[in-house]
Amino acid sequence: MAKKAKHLINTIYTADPSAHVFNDKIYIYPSHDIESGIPENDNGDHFNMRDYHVFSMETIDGEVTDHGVALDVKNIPWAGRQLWDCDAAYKDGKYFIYFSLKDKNDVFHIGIAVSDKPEGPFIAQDSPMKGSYSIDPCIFKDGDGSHYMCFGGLWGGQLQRYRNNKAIECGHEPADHEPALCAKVVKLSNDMLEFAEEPRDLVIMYENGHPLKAGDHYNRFFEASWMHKYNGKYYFSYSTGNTNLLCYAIGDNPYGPFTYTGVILTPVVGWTTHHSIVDFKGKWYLFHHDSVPSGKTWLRSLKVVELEYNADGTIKTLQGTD
Ligand code: FUB
Repeated sequence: MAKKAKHLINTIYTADPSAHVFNDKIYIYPSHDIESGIPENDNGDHFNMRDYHVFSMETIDGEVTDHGVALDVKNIPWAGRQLWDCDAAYKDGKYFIYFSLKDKNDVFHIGIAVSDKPEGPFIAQDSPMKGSYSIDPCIFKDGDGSHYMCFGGLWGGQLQRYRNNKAIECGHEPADHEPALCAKVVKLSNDMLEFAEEPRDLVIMYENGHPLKAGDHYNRFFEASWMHKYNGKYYFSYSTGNTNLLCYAIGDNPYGPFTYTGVILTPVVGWTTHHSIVDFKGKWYLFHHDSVPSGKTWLRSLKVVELEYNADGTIKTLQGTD
């Protein structure tokens, strides 16, 4: 595959792609962007998505199959509005979708839906995951079979409304010179349906060992967590949000701490950037999105491009406009 990213789907708008290899195929679990007519604001109200479609590919250059609606907001008992980013996992014959959704009080939580097939349809649990908050869950399976979730997102994703996993009275970000708010990382229970422990801060440090600062908008975590393992090291990647970079940090275990290492993707066209990284038939791929086909920030389209590592384990930076 050429090192130029290509758009994958032109029938519907799709964003926030979580890609996984199940049964030797790539399955993609994206958000399904729609024209809701809600004016654009910093809270992201215009991202008013209502369902998920699952897609699959047998080869990276091959046909993309749309398996249709896998989960609809009308079938989620606790739903308020806005189905944002989701991810998927497999364990013991079951497939799980973990999704971001506001409840009836307009508070984001993380929900789960279950199927016996990777493409669904998925049946939602009656309530969100106990103790969950904010958005953008990603599921990482470690070599020993344990599953971890990373999550969190600032501004419209509501992470600034919490400290130590508790809601605070008035949501705010730390001052610029203070440590940045962190993504969260938590081990999942054996049945995949609960947190097995209290979520922990996923700390990202500068090379000097100090935590990233809240005012460092070109490096600090904003949203769109992803974790993968390469040559025995753990890579945590994320979006810097308002500065539109996809960055990564490297650690020795899923809890970190992680050391900020560099940029995976320079800004794409659009306000958001979001991704997943997957190893398929011996090559690594970056799935992401941009707003080029629609020209609208809330109507995004999936892309894929090959990802390359340098000999020292660093990732070669890709251009978001390629
Ligand atoms: O798609 C809605 C939100 O936009 C996602 O949850 C964020 O990561 C951003 O991509």
